[in-house]
Amino acid sequence: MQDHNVFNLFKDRLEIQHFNLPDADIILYDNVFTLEESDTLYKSLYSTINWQQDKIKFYGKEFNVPRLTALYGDTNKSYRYSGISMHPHPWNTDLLFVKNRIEILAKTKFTSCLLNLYRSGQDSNDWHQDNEKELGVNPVIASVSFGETRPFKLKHINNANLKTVSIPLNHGSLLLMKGTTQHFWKHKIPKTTRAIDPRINLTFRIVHS
Ligand SMILES: O=C(O)CCC(=O)C(=O)O
Repeated sequence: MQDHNVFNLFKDRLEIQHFNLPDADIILYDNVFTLEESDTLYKSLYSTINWQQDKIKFYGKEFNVPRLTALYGDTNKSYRYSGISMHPHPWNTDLLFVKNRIEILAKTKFTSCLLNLYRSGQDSNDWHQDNEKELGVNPVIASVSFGETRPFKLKHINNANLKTVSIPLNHGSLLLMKGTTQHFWKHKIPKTTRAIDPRINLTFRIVHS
């Protein structure tokens, strides 16, 4: 089926929010996946993805990264982030289903998907920019969420007058970041002491070799 025909099948349920932030181009799409699709994908990804526990070195000591991760994609595209080098697993059916849907909204073909599993409120992702060399200038990052809603915090790297922004990333949503966003804004998923369910995040990227 042509992309515009597929788009017609889900465009009416989309809730779209544009964030008017300097040096950024950020759009949130809620309901990209129906509740039924989101529930099925969450369960399937939770149990079938090859989740791994990465380690980071800090002052010569090794620590577990506070979440599980996995890299899937075109298998000739290795990826290095935060000093961790990953070789992708080949795309599976769930990921191709998600990828096909979000590529229509992003108008972009992605090569790779980095997945994060936040098992509880104690799992988190600290301030960073997705600005690795392999992602090129002005990368398009498409971030899909399933499971517990977690706040996605954004802060400008050098304009202290701008307040931190908080975007709730709901089950079945897509956050699209484009333009200069990754050069000027850091993002994070903070910890919480609340008892919450797990969350799965998929960030689709284009990795240039
Ligand atoms: O979990 C999220 O929404 C953010 C993921 C993220 O920042 C990353 O993988 O670089």
